[in-house]
Amino acid sequence: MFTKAIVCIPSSNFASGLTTVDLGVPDFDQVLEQHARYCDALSECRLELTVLNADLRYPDSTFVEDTAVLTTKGAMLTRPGAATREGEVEAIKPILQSFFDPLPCIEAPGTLDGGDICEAEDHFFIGVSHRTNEAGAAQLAAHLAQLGYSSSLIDIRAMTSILHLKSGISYIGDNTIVVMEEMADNPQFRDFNLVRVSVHESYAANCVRVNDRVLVPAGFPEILEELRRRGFSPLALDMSEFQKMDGGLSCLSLRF
Ligand code: CIR
Repeated sequence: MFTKAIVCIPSSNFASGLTTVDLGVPDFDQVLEQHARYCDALSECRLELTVLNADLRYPDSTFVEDTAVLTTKGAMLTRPGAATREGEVEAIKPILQSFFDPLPCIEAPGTLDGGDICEAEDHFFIGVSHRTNEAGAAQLAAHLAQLGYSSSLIDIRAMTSILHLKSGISYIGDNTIVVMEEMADNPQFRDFNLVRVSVHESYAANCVRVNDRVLVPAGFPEILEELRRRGFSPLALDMSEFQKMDGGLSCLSLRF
């Protein structure tokens, strides 16, 4: 059960953030609309929102998930792997400190983006990516172990189709992982029920369980139907403008 979430309003220079995809320039009015609808959806799922003001210094700062790893037993600030995003952590720190104490931080030379961390009950999958390096992963694993969690690494550096681990997998509760076809045969997932996402719907592998709903990106009918068939309650949200900047549903909030 989550009771709270932190979100950050997209800044007007959102389109100058980082991206690896070639889907066009985001339309800022639509960005704001989609973000507002996302926030409403979190509220409908009974989360109390802390809404941070847009921060022009960091065009990617609406992707708050990358700045911290939050668990029910404790939290950790990250050290994002993209230099242009490093300052986002200092910016969000005060609000996180009001909820979590202590609040350790990934230290250099470690780097880690929250989007690479997938919690599945008491186990954490840590993606080693072009943003999260082995030193960052080891620091987080050690902290999680202190908190009583297990963790394991998944190396996604050879995959060109995803930026973060959670672009490719999502744990949605009930021992179920939504996973893009390309990763579905990983033996680390063998004890889970898998919802395999076909190649043409792979963006929908990033979905988020929020209390009794599963937020999914709109426009992917197969995954929607499959989740319903399995007894989940999906809620589709238009994410087109965030997709243009490599963002998914999970990265727009920190939930706890
Ligand atoms: C970036 O490249 O860092 C942002 N444009 C997108 C970050 C998406 N974050 C996430 O998936 N957790």
